[in-house]
Amino acid sequence: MTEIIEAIKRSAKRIAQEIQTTDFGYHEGTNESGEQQLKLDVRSDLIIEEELAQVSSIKLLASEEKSDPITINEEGRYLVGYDPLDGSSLVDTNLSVGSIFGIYEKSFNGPDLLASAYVVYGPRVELVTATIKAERFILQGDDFVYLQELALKDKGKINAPGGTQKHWYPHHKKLIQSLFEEGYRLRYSGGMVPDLHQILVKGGGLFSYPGTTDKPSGKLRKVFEVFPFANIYEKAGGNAIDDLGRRLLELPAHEVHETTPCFFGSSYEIQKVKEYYGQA
Ligand code: P6P
Repeated sequence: MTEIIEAIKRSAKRIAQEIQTTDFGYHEGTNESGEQQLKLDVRSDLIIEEELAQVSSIKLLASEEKSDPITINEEGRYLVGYDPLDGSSLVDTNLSVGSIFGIYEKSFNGPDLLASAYVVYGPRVELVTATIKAERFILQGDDFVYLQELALKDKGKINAPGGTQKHWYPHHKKLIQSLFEEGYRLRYSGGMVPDLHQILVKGGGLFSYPGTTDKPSGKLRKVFEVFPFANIYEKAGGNAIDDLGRRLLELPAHEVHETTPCFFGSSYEIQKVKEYYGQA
């Protein structure tokens, strides 16, 4: 596992450089989710593949930017699912973006996730890893230096509501409104990594990307985005559920690009989700 984290650190440093130099133009392809790929998406994916391919304990790599997993070492133990540059379309507005990694064993199902990590490329480059605990590191020179353990309080002040509001179901609209009526502050950039990182660092709140009338299964991908963050939020003392109130990490992924409605937050906010979704 340590070798994988070290490969993630090498990838993060290289991608941080690419963000500074690669143009924001579009690549000619689209990814499996039908999203147009930026040259940066393809470059970031290639960098991570190059670095992780050096780790002999890895059996399979699955990327959000590739249709199918690739085999690294038939005898390897770990499966790594990753989103190489989540929110990449925000780069040309100079907003923060990130890379997300899930480390699995046997399959890409939620229960088989062993550890996860993400990198935030913002005013600073930061890494958060979650094996036993959720731990935060900052890139200083060539090294990631330990900063702190991340812990969520029972209740926060941040509300990060994803999805197109005109497609929200009525009960979801009522949930979001109820938090604002309690005085929660809207904090939503459209980048999953910085939006979830902010709630972790500030100690609490709710990030939601629900099922909507146009996307009943939500938008965020289980293997590359949702399961890794669910692990991090739980290791920080929070909760991570779907629209039926189930722990996200108990869900299967029948194919690697599958999406799910998802809610990440402190215990108070997740209980409210269950109430408004009739799952309390
Ligand atoms: P919306 C970025 O494209 C992304 O995949 C996540 O980083 C982010 O949370 C979500 O989509 C934003 O989607 O529909 O709210 O713009």
